[in-house]
Amino acid sequence: MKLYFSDTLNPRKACAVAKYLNLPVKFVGIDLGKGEHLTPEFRAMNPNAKVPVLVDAGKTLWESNAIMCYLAEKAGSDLWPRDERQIEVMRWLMWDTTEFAPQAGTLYFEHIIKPRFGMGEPDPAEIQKATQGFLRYAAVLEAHLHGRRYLVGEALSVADFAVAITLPYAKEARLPLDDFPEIRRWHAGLNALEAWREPFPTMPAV
Ligand SMILES: N[C@@H](CCC(=O)N[C@@H](CS)C(=O)NCC(=O)O)C(=O)O
Repeated sequence: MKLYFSDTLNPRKACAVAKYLNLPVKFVGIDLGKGEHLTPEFRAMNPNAKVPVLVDAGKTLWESNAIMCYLAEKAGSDLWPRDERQIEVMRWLMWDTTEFAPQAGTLYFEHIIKPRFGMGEPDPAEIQKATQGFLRYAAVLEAHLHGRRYLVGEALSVADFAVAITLPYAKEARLPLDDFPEIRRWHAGLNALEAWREPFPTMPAV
């Protein structure tokens, strides 16, 4: 199994789950700054020219959430449950993709990716819109997390790995978390996991 990654947001989900499950994955670093994802060979694996990409037994899979589910299924893990929890996990994955991640992801992009890759100044209008959006959806997450250790049921799932993915970057991405103690508590719990804190096999210099 080969997992193509860079030390950025979406690959982080796949790397963290692979590491958490102790799967025999060969990690292949892709340097986005050098455009290694734009080659014909890479596009043949993922026509979107994005990481992560998983190659396993002649199959190629892109989309970080799908890769997390695939890895969990491969390991026979409940991170992607087979019972009634599966719909709940799916709900949070969809909610993250369509509501929460676009806000948190924009703040991550404006404050971290733009300066890192020399993509110009952060855009104040984008930051303001994403901050408002973040506050709106973080309030939903905060209310859900009251009295819960994880997003779904009593156990960790791929939904936690997806929804929390910007939180390790909260300070640098300037995520407005001051009014969300439940989110901070939940994330502190995930931070106890080494696979969550240090998902990448090597941390290439930024
Ligand atoms: N929906 C995709 C998004 C993947 C994605 O945006 N990857 C970024 C790194 S976090 C990337 O490869 N960007 C390169 C580019 O856009 O040129 C997923 O979840 O896998």
